[in-house]
Amino acid sequence: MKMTFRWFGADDKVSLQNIRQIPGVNGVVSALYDVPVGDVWPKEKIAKLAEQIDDASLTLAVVESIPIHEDIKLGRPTRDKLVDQYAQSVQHMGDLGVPVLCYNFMPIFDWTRTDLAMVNPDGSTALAYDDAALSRIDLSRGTGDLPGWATAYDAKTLQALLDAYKQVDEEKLWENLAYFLERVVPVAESAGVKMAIHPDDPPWSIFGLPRIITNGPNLDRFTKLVDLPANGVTFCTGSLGAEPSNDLPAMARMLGERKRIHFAHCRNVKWTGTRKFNEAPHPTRLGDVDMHGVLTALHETGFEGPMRPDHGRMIWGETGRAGYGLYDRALGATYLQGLWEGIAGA
Ligand SMILES: [Mn+2]
Repeated sequence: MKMTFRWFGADDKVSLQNIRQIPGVNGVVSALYDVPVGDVWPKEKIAKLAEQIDDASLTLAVVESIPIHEDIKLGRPTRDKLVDQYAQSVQHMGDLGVPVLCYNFMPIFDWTRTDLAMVNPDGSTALAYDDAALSRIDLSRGTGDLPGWATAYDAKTLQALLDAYKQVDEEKLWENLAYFLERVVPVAESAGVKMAIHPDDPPWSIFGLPRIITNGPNLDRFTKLVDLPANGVTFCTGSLGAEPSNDLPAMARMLGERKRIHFAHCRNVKWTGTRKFNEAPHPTRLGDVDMHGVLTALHETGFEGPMRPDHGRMIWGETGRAGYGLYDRALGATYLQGLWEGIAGA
């Protein structure tokens, strides 16, 4: 296991120097944030990002993420060019030796919460989700009322997309995902890039949109759509762990035995009702994710890939990007390394 940390580039309040000072962290998880969705990621730009990270004595370990254009997810005729361009970006990563790509296949929205700063009894804040609150959000005015998505879509663009997805049920989305993978995974395989799909967050349908990367059987089905080693998963304990019926250690073992976990996102959630949860500190006993069980399964199946602490709470008065402050994620990184050391030995 290699401990890594997400960095949002030069605008991130958390600097590479901050990251370098977290014990045991050598790898950085980052992306190009100024390339329009669907365009090829220029090799020079990826090289420049990697160089900037190298200069801080760290390594670009994972690209998270190259977003997938909605036309690909919708299966529109324009997808062929977009899929080719995606494959070209993956090839560029491989040319530069960047080994892992995290991406997702969620229609319109990826991660979704109803509160970005729920106040805990100790005064810290955390992201939270409540399905009942989500169902009260009126999308006819665009994404203005959806926390974290305020400026993402105006009303007209969003309505057009929501209408287009009325033709795409879960099976159609599977077909469109397979179409994408059949063309991109072989390129990744030969370029030396491991593709790691991120589970849907939360792992159920929202706003009537289909979501398929949600549970053990579906992850198993996913890996068999294109049965190549490069076609793997980001094992996100927080996303999958929001659904109480997901047995995370068993899922990690199933995918780990087949060498299809290419990246691990570790965070904890606390269930507070039906389809209702908040994010919790990383340790097992502080939430409903069996972090010890998951890391044991990863260790026993020989996991050697990158891991990062996923979202943290905001603590000690820190302000910044929701879920991505420095302090609680740094505590997570050290906790996870301690837990791993306890399981694997020093
Ligand atoms: Mn995650």
